[in-house]
Amino acid sequence: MEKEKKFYERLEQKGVSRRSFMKYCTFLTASMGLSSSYVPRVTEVFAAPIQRPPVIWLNFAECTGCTEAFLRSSYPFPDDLILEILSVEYHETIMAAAGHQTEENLQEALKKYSGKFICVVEGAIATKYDGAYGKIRGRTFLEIAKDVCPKAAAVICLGTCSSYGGIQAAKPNPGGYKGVGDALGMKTVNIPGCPPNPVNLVGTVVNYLLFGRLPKIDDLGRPDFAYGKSVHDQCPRRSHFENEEFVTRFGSQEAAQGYCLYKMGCKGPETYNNCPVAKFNDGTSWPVEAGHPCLGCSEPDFWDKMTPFFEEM
Ligand code: FSX
Ligand code: SF4
Ligand code: F3S
Repeated sequence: MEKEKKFYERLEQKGVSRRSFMKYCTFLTASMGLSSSYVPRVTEVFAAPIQRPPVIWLNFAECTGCTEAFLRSSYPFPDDLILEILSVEYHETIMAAAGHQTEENLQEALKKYSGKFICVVEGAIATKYDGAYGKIRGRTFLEIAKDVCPKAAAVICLGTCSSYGGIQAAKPNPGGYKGVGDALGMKTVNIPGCPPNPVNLVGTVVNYLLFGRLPKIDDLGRPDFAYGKSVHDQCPRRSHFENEEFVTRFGSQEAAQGYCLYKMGCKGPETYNNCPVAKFNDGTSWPVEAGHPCLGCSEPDFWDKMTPFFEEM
């Protein structure tokens, strides 16, 4: 009770009302594909966390957009997620330690939590020439990943780069960059997107905390709850040209169809992600709503397969 009281006080100090927090939990529960009867349990995960799973967060070759997107999620606040809901033991981008101290921290965390921690990985791994194309502190990404990932209870790849290689793996890919699963030959849960939606990471973690297991994934390692439907299937611009009222307003089905960005190169029909419903920046907008065609940023090899971006497939 005390924990919960303090939680709501903290929320209020940050200008978030209980009502908007409940709204967020209802939205998250629905995004996770759970019935509304789970809302109180999802609320509890945030307000009165019982267990705080240790997390080791690795950064390899990437633009850090994944961390940036995550740090901008307004609920859960990144500090809440990092300090209260999870126990982030190592995260190069946001940790205070520097130099040799960081390696010591990593090794200590590995010893202490071996077999028990969640490993979140951002960025792709160079595999050619023993991984020589990517190093941190003199160790290759490949070496670090081989040291850390097999000791984790679960590996969550955040972003298209760690999931499938991303831009680093685009042709001609001289460094032999690959996603973590491919580079290490192991199973990972993938949350692709360049950047991925923080809601999908939070949903995956909450699923783990609620049920003690990771969500159901497809053959590309993506949680079904977020990547089960194509962008096109959930796109409001599609319903516009299928919606009678809209067609009447535009004069003809053809005119209504002009509202769709397919001819501008939209890859929504080929892309599986929940952008139209989850949206970004607290549900403000998403590419197609902002008038930009979907680039297919969450699909494997999108830099090669979805280009030229602004031409019809
Ligand atoms: Fe990749 Fe993420 Fe794109 Fe950037 O960490 S998915 S380049 S948004 O930063 O890995
Ligand atoms: Fe499909 Fe893109 Fe058109 Fe939306 S804008 S209906 S996602 S092709
Ligand atoms: Fe990416 Fe397309 Fe969504 S470009 S952010 S998958 S709308």
